[in-house]
Amino acid sequence: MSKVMISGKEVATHNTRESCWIIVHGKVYDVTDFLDDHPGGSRIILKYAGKDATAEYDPIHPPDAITTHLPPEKHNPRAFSLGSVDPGTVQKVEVEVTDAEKQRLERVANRPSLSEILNLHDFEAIARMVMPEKAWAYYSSAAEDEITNRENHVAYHRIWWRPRILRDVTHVDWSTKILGHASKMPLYITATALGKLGHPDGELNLTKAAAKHGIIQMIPTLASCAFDELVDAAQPGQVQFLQLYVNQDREITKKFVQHAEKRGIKALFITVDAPQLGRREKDMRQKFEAEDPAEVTANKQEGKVDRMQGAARAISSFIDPSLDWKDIPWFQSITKMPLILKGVQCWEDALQAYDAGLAGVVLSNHGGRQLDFSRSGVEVLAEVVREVGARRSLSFPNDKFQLFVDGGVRRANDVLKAVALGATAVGVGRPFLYAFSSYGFEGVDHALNILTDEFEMNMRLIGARSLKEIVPEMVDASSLKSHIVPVPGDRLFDSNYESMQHARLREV
Ligand code: 173
Repeated sequence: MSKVMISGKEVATHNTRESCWIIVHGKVYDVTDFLDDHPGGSRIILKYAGKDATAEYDPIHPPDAITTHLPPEKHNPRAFSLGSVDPGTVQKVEVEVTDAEKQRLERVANRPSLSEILNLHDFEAIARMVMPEKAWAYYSSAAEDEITNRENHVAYHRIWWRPRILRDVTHVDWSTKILGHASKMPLYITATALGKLGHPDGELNLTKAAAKHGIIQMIPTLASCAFDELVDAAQPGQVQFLQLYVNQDREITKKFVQHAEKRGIKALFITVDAPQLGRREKDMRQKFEAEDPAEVTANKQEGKVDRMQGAARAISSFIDPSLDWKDIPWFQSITKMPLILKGVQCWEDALQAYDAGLAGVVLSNHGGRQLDFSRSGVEVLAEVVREVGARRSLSFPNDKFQLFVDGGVRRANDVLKAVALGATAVGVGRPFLYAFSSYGFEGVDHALNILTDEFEMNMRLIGARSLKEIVPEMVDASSLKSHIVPVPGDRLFDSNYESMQHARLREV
């Protein structure tokens, strides 16, 4: 069937709600019957009715979304491919460049040079100015009042160093092993979805930077790039992990996991904190502007997908909310990869994971994007080390059951605090998204150079020549658990303090 050649002219005649064809990656799809089921709404498809929708489709959909990620009842043939389009005959879609877009492009042209980017915060400040609004809203948004999102970073402010002096720190080495695999830093690139929203090369930017710096990338289930493309782009010997969203159709998950193992993926991180996606209002507000509110309300009343919920919810309907501890043996039966639960938030669940024979847990609240008022990973870390350690006579880090933390990390200083408390490594997500969204691969490369400098300096200043020397006694985490409401600030003193500045756009 896919041998059939269809002219762009013919496709163009199917440009109505009654007969709607679109082109995605050179293939023609009849999506007429699918319009009202599209999780992102029919309006956006109808905008491309009869036309090539690839540019709009690409960043938001994993490459196989049409065939794989829709729930089974929405699979083919309701959105089936009619054949290939004759490329020469397709008319370019005219995209109107709005004034706002022109201004954004001007800001892109005026980005500061990378040498002016001094820390990971700088990337965030620039990304906010130069990214398309929709993409910024999706990456930056977090659940409800975004309290946990901010707490993730602030929690590190409640841990203070007790450095040691007069140790020969001429040579310092912060390399480590993560699940038995060498890593130049106690840090990995954690999974974040939809990389092409920020940059046309999407997650490939991360694969390349991870190779250059000898660190590990966790490939997301919902990458914009195809899974195989990211594996193919890896250098020989480069280690990659995989983050897994479990599909309601377990056969799809089984195939994906076994394919990943065959392709050499070294560990499987099963996300356990997202039976439903959190309410991310920055993303939702953005969506509101893209949709017709009347249509949204009508659909809601008819019980159809609530399109007000933003890009993430729209593409997450395949995730299985019935996932349960009793599924763990099934995962163990389909793969030999080490299994790690990503999104554990209390010691009781960490203990259960250990007892179930898993290789570790990521103490994470999904970058504050799921349950608001869940505690920071680093706070949970201290609790897990103490309670699981006491009950199973374990000390951390160890090779058998490894603890990871993510969320809120902006400096190597933060990473080393988590290491002191017993983490094997720390996941960093958004900062790398912001780095490639504003500067592509070079941005991620520069971010990792900054972290390298920070690791070296901080190792020397705390008096540790290797990660083994960073022991719990090196930090005072006695306030970590107290979620204090601060006393009113000393405004006069504060107002005399001149704020530090982010890197800025060049003068226009
Ligand atoms: O945090 C997320 O946005 C996320 O994990 C996700 C989940 C489903 C679809 C898209 C993103």
